[in-house]
Amino acid sequence: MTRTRSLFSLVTLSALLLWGTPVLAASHHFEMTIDDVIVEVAQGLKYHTFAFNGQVPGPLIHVQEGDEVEVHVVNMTSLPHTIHWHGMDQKGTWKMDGVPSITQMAVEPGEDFTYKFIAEPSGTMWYHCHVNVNEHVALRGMWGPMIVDPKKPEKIEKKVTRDIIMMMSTWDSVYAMQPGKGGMPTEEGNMDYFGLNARAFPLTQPIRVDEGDVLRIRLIGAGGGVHNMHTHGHTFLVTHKDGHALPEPYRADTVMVGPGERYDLIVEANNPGRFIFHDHMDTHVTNAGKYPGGIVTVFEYNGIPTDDWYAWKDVSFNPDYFYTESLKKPHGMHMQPGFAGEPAEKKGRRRGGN
Ligand SMILES: [Cu+2]
Repeated sequence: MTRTRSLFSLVTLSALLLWGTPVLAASHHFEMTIDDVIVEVAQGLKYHTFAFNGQVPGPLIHVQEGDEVEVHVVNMTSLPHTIHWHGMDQKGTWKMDGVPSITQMAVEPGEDFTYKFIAEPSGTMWYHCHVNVNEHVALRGMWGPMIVDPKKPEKIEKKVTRDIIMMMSTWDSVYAMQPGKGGMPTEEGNMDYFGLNARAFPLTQPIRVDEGDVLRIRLIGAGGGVHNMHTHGHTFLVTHKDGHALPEPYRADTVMVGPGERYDLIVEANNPGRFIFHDHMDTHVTNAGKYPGGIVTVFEYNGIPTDDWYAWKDVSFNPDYFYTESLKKPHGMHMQPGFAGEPAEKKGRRRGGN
């Protein structure tokens, strides 16, 4: 008997060692609203956004491959919306794909909808509205990150010490305060501001690292523009494309991210100093034609003394600007208060009584 039991334990132990700790699928329920919110996306540029839970970019959804995800969304704005779960297979759940007039009717103002699907495949995914994408996605900040952890991570993923999410997008100052307008091809030339997690330098934030850190940078092309992301002083390994592990990761210092695309980069922090990390589309590092601005951040090594001429010497540091702190939390939906805006004044709302 004892012998049988110990044999059983040995088998169980070997199975655990071979396959890793068995992971049971979890069920998540998340509550989302879509709100009219004013966000200062660049110095002096206030923008009327349609914000998921009042923030742009939207809250982090972080789950495990195979988990059941249920999202109840309430549309508090005055225009219709949906949520598309970009990258999700939706096997057997095509009506959860969030495309108006294809998989569902758009969610009208004041109405709600519940999405329910299995989180697969794993990787760097994202969610966004699919109504009038030329305006709602390209201009109104209707997007957020969805990270699905794999059941079996790649070797290199286990070495990561800091996780970073970067969503790149464009803004058109002409339509900043005109919700319901903008983003048509004929107006393309008006894209005059560029955002890294929805803000333009210097309202972006540095990435503070220690020598020896291994960064995983998840790039997401969230708006309508193409972004050529370039690291100074460091090369990186491109390990995943659209969430999927590449059979042969490759080394580079510049990677082009088109609309909808995701690339995961591994950067080894092995060169102490201050190094810019920026969009190499030259116009994307300007604010309304003035350099520097737009899609700019800096690898700031801890321990490097600052200089009084350093652009960010007085920056008020937000350690969760790239979702790094949120990604350390247990699976779930996590808010980033630093991305919240001010509620927009409701127009044409009926006063009480009649
Ligand atoms: Cu929308």
